[in-house]
Amino acid sequence: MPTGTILVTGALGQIGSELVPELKQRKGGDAVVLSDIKAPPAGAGLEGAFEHVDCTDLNQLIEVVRRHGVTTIYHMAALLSAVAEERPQVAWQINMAGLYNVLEAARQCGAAVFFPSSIGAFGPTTPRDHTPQVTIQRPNTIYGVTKVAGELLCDYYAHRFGVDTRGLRLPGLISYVTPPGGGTTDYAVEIFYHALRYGRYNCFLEPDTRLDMMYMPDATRAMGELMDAEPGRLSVRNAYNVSAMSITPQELAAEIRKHIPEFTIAYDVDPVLQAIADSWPRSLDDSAARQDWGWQPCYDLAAMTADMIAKLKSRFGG
Ligand code: AKB
Repeated sequence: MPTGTILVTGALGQIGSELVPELKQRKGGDAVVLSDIKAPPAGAGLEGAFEHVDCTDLNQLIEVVRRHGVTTIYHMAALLSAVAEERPQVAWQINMAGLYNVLEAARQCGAAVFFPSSIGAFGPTTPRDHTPQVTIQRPNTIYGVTKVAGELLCDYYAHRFGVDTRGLRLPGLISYVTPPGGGTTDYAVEIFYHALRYGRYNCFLEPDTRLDMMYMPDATRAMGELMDAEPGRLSVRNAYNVSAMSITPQELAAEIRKHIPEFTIAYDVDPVLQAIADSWPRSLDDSAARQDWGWQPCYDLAAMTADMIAKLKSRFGG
């Protein structure tokens, strides 16, 4: 069970910005060092240590890990699926070289690693319903290729070098603090902003595109719980399937309409993003995570929607 100083890479991104408060609450504010390739926005008022880290630079990473006595790295710095497909070479460099360097820094400095894999690690030949923990993984996106290779690399570092690697295959994440950037599941976040601001949304996926989603508070809690689990209980070292809700754009729109009755949705389908979504599972079997470390989501579609709308309304002053 890792304790000590935690380094979060990509700390200013969609996951990082909500993972940091979760980890500070679990471990204490002084225990968490934030890092990102971007500078914090002026007036961000970040509490605690912040380091500028480019994960593709191994020496820089090792220097920060050593200087802070880091014992656990949560590696959030990565490109998402849609943007990765636009820039495959850059995606390989950031997603693969970044993870390799994190694992090397962990090996050399004796740290544990959390790796966020994704439903993107599956592909069109994977069984799409109740996708098993161990199954066919032949993604046809560069994002998916980096996620499968990343899972294998984590497994390799665990078994070859004894690095304490742990990971989750995350579904689309829905959150209100920091917007996502360049994901195929981003519609499920955008829809809330558009519903509240304009009362309508133009969705880039077909109405019946079913994908797994999760509310961010469940996702960050899952990461903390997995990293706090007794190592002997973990049968999986690449990445656990985790799931909370399996939904379509039209189901999400109907749920939003319960709070904003005048809300309307239209569809202007992006063929590239639709093809990515159609290659991903509709729902994951997360029984291994439930059995090994007690995974249990708190938010279903109704609870997530109510909370998202309440939080965004109070942010927009409505
Ligand atoms: C994306 O859409 O790229 C991500 C993911 C499911 O990994 N949200």
